[in-house]
Amino acid sequence: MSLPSPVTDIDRLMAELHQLASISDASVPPPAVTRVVFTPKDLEAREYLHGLYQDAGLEVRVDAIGNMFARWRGSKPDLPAVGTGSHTDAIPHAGMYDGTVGVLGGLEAIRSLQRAGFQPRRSIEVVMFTSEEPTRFGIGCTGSRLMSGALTPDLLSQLRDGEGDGYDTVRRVAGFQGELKDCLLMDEYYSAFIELHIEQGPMLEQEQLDIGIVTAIAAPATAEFTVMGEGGHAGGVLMPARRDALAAASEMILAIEARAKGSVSPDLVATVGCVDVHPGAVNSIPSRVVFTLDLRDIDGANRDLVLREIGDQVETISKRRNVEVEWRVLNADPPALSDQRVVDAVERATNRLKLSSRKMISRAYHDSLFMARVAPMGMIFIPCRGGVSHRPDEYSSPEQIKAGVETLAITLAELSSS
Ligand code: HGY
Ligand code: MN
Ligand code: MN
Repeated sequence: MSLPSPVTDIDRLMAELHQLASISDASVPPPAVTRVVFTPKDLEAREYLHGLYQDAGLEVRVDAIGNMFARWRGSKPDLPAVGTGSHTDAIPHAGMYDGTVGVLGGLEAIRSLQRAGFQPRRSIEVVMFTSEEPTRFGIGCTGSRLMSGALTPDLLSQLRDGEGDGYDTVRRVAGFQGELKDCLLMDEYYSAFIELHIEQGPMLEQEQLDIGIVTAIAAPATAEFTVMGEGGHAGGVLMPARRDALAAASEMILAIEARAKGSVSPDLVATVGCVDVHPGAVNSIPSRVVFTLDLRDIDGANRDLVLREIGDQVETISKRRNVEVEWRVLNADPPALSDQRVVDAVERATNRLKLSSRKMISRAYHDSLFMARVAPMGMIFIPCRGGVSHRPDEYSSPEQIKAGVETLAITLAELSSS
């Protein structure tokens, strides 16, 4: 099969990435980015993308929660399309490459094939998934979960943000109407789905490699713990009489860290990223603490075992400290495996471009974790400086981004020609 040589305009792509980064609620200028789902900046970013898609002559549709699909029609438009894409929402004070490289890079991959005069047999479609990040509603990937059936419309409608506003209300106020059930992709909607993303880890840079060919995506779980003690005056309550919710939660958090460090699986990671202390006054003993747990492993069974053990340890600590604890699992997803045909196509693309590469797992989750349920999935990683992500100093160079885009373009060309 003779595949085209992509004609990539990396300067244009970098300008678009910087323009997108400027659409942000971060308190400091780019490269820090904050862009939370269904906020005005998120909507402004979508408008910007929509314009770029139209300039490229793509057919755009938006579903009931804002997933945006931009399609380059193939010569056999009735065949299942080849999909690519990622997300443009960003957690508070994040970087400008997480997700956006897969959305704008997916668009540039299409444009690079258009410039090369390539005509796909299958349509090629770039997706901007709504809310890959868990920032607002507590779980991530609501767009790809709804598309793949991993989340039902009913369960999605039960999600609430920090203001107590329901997902369904918020999406309608943001201007997205239509039936949630229609977000579910019909069978065989895509013949393959490939996502380009920064690695969000140090391996490619340490091994001085150009491309990561993802073979599996780790299994994420999120839980929320509520510890109830007894408040009181910081001066008036002597130590033996205290039931301090924050001291108890602190012991629980250290126990979580110790359990993760002691895991037989080196891929198990545990993070307590949010702690809410009530009443949060300097001279008042904390009466209630709510904290979150992000627990992941490529081995789903080990993750679930550790989650159960953490629950037991938290209960033991609560009894010893005479506080109450309630906890609930928000999501506990299985890992996903990449499809061998897609992995092989990516590898052939790196060989053709004379790029160094390695097979690897993704420790971060992505929309591809759920797209794997409805299509043969693959991911292409590019290095990011120091492995840093979810921070303003997240960075991939234009050369690294170009290598990722061209690997994606050739992979899309091959998979859309069959
Ligand atoms: O948390 C993650 O793995 C992804 O970056 N949302
Ligand atoms: Mn992220
Ligand atoms: Mn991401």
